[in-house]
Amino acid sequence: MTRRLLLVNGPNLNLLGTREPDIYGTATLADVEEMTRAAAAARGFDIRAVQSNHEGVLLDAIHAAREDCAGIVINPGGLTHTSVVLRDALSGVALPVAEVHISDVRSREPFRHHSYVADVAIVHVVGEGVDGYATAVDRLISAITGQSDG
Ligand code: CA2
Repeated sequence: MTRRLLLVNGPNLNLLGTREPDIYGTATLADVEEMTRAAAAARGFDIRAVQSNHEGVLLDAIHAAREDCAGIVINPGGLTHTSVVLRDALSGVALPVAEVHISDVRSREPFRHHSYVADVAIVHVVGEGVDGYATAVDRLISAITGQSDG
């Protein structure tokens, strides 16, 4: 089995650590990718990370993951609430998916309460801040390997 996960961060998440620290914290995207890599490495997995503000780039990365990844950790950003095509890509590659949101979308505006991705994901981590990425990695790897968290 391939011991690699694809980490996908959607539109605007390149702005992490630069604005809205009250909602998203002060860690940068580079920090998030490093923390996610460390969590995966502790379980013997590596990470391919992609962030894009372009939906098609995200779709291409998800499709390519079929070749050499065992699962996908994704924070789709605002596409969570709008994108049938992103959902179709995740569903189409048939890899196990963990959906992560830094903020607690359930307690924010009503338009953030629905996720097109939720029912194609087997792991959901919401409102844990950027630490939620490590939680998602652990839970996803446990599901993939059949072993419990570290
Ligand atoms: O809480 C999350 O992780 C979100 O996926 C973040 C999205 C938002 O649309 C979702 O409803 C919840 C927004 C990402 C934008 O990130 C920024 C980070 C710093 C400054 C500005 C935007």
